[in-house]
Amino acid sequence: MKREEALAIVRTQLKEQRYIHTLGVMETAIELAKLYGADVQKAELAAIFHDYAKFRTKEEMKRIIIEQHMPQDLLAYSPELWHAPVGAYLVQTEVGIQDEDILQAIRYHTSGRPNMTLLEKIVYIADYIEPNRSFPGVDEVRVLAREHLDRALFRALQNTIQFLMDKREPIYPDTFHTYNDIAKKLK
Ligand code: DGI
Ligand code: FE
Ligand code: FE
Ligand code: FE
Repeated sequence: MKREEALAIVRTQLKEQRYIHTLGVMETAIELAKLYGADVQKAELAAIFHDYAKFRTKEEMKRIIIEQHMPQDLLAYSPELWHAPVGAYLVQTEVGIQDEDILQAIRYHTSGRPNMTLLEKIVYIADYIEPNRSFPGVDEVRVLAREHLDRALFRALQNTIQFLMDKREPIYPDTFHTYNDIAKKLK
């Protein structure tokens, strides 16, 4: 699928600010894919569709998580986590993208997972550092992302977990599992 077609589809699903965020993730994912030797076209499509399900209702996402036998523990954690696996499902069934690498990058863009592929890491980091993002610590990850992808990923996870803990939010186990996985590999 060509970029223009993909963008036209995703645009119907998103509010203006989220579409602008998506364009930033796309540009950043392409840059990182070139830098680290990932498939640039897959990075582009995964980035374009990564937040496809962001504005679906909680009810719809919950129904899909149950009916499609996704990990049921998702339902015990923040609905913010749901748009990633539900997005992968809807991008496959509604948009017709069948490439598993792309679908996995969408599926794990919020929590991460142990043993992430290069493409998954690129989408995760691009989502975190795209130019429209501004929050404490993002500039450090922007620099790291161009030097050492795993260190950038580790810092992003560290920040996310710390941010959630400061808000007394429950942390989804996969988020911790991803953190632990990278922590061990960086030792
Ligand atoms: O969809 P985006 O806003 O572009 O970014 P995202 O998909 O990476 O994350 C969406 C939200 O998910 C973000 O506000 C933080 C939250 N989140 C990520 N990991 C966890 C989490 N929330 C909880 N409760 N637990 C997690 O482990
Ligand atoms: Fe997201
Ligand atoms: Fe993210
Ligand atoms: Fe996003």
